[in-house]
Amino acid sequence: MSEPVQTPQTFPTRIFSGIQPSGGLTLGNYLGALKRFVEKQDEGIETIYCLVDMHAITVWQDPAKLRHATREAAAGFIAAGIDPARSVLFNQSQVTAHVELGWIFNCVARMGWMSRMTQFKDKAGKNSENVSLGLFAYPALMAADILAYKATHVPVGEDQKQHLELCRDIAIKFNKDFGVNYFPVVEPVIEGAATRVMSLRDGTSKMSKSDPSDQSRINLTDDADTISKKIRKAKTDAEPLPEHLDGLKDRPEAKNLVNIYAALAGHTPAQVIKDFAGAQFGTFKPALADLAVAKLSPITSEMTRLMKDPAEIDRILGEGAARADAIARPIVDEVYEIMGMIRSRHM
Ligand code: AQP
Repeated sequence: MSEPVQTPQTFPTRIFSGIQPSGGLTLGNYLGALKRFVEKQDEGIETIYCLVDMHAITVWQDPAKLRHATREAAAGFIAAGIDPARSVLFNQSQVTAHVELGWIFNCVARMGWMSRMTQFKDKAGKNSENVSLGLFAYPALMAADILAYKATHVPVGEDQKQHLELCRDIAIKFNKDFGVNYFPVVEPVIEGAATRVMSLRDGTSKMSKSDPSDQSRINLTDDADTISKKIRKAKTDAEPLPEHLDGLKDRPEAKNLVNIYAALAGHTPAQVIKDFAGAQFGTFKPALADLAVAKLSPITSEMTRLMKDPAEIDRILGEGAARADAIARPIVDEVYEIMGMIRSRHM
């Protein structure tokens, strides 16, 4: 689908990414996305982070739970190191530019492109006649989330790679259709040892907030005891850890735990294998549990503290939304101009 980029990138580096408040944040969200978000912010790059509540409603959400999950995710971002003074942090529905550009991109994206999205197929399963139209259109809204800011780089987990290719295709087609070099062709930033954290119960399926089994994931709200128990009970095979990395091939559960250890410790998986070569899971799992508790417990405690003041969280999100709107509004207004929409209303 992706064509070679025709135009030179003339856009300043700007990072955008988001997470759905469709449940509590997991270790997968943390290692694949949130930890990267903090690193990018700390590198001094302009960073815009969004709790994509309009994406969450592509499957039905209980209103009270959605409100809670949005605040809790915001608390998770801040507890993990997102500084609302340095990054723009807000929830999507407060900035209407997203859905306006999302509709325009529904008219740019082709049915054939959308039909190839594997996440839709996975999420809809055999039930595709009964899922919402929004779930199908979701990747076009995701492209709008990113391009409403002319973001150039998007840190995500491995599962979002295909959606970012679609975002590139939408930008290229829009530019071509209207003879402009208006939108950047974004670069996915998929980095680190845990770009796809797998379920603790099944090393072949992704750790996910909506998995019916709570044992399959570590939640950022889990206490130390729960984290330790989940890791000790994680599914593994009976073999000790191998002497070399290639010994993890065809051992998805073992590979997953090694990758999680590496990502939490800030090492490479090869270093972890070197340190634990020949170790039984009876040794490795407690070491991983201790590391996970040491890294995650401070985040959990800070989240609990922040959640005691929901009004302050709402204030931070509102302020972030105003800053986001100031960037996105002129961009979307210019898109209307490019497309020939009359803009004569006095504001
Ligand atoms: N298991 C994972 N490993 C690495 N990265 C992950 N991400 C999600 N799960 C993993 C990354 O987190 C960011 C936000 O994802 P999302 O919440 O918007 O949607 P998702 O990818 O559909 O995540 P879930 O947990 O599976 O949500 P539900 O269950 O609601 O569908 C993205 O950058 C994603 O790559």
